[in-house]
Amino acid sequence: MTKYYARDAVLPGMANLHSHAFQRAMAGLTEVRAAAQDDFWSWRQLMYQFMERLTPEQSQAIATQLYIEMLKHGYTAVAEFHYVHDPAEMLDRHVHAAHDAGIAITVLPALYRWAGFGKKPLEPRQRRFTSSVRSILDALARIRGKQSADLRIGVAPHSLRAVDADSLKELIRGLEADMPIHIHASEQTREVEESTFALGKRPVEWLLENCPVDGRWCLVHATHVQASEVAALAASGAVAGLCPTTEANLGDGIFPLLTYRGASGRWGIGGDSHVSRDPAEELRTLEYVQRLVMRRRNLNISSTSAAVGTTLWLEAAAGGARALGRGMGAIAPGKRADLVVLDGEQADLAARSGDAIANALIFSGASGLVRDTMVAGQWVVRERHHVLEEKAAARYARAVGELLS
Ligand code: NGQ
Ligand code: ZN
Repeated sequence: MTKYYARDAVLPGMANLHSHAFQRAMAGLTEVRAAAQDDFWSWRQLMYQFMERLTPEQSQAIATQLYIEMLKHGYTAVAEFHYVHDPAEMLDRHVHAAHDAGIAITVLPALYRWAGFGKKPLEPRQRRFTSSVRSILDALARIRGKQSADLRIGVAPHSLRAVDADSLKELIRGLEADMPIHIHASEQTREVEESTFALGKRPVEWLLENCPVDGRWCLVHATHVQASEVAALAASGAVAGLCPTTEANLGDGIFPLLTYRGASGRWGIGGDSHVSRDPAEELRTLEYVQRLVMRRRNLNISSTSAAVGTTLWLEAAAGGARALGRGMGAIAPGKRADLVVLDGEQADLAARSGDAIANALIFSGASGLVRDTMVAGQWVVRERHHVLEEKAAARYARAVGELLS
């Protein structure tokens, strides 16, 4: 039985809007200088190498471990941006992992056709990503029957690097209304340059002018955007999918969050490569990067709250819910009961109430404040424990041992 303390505080469950689950097993392994100038692109080669021998069993073991870790830190739903299609059962393995862990999942099979702008053929290491509009729509049809409160489907044209304009448009035409559409955009300056050369437009600019970008869309990263793109993206109703710890880890650049929020832009957070599984750490990183750039404090506040932690948590939860196509992201009538209970007995919460609670979670550094997590009215973490965690950790250790042997 869960014990209840009078001082415990409750926050709405957080959506993790961008996950490549298998990358969890690489966290910490790529922090060694391997090229004269390590960057996103050299990291990507290591990621491809890591993925080369990945089996369905290992994928499931890694995803199960990851999803349990997410639940223990306050994520209650995840969008899995899935592009390792060979073998085809990889997708189902993520659905099973989410089901076993008890996290709600929006699966986004990714269309991946080319190695770069101008229909550059896939490299040998990218062969497992091979997909077509047909194969993606077939994959959706196959798992559609399995849809339930905890499984939603959407689609992920990987990026304008990996998907040509005609295929992108054909894919969108094949979708049902309301289905989430996620795409990587403008993460790297090289990508912006290549897009400008190949398409005559920057990636976000091109998407806004050529696709029906609206509230169904999540533009992941959207890091390198000019003022006109910031305004148009905010006005479109799309969600900017920010992945603060991964973007910092990969040296991507800095998204102009303050201008974008000033234009009422929607946003949410993603764990992406999972160098962090903690939404508080994502939000802390997001605010701190802005402080370092601006040399000011307490930047992200709203008209309803002058508290940064509260503002960030509530906006990210609402934006993430939108990106996942789910009625979660707030504690309110009609919303799904996704709740995160913080442990009022912890020193970090001593004598805290109101806004000081989310501020303590995000800015006083402790990661052990989440005690219980509820997804859709079911407790999945109680007293910091998930019923599967020992088994999942053992399977995870075995999978990683095989992968690194
Ligand atoms: C991904 N991750 O799909 O895993 C990508 C790397 C790419 C990030 N962009 C591959 N952070 O973008 O080509
Ligand atoms: Zn990604």
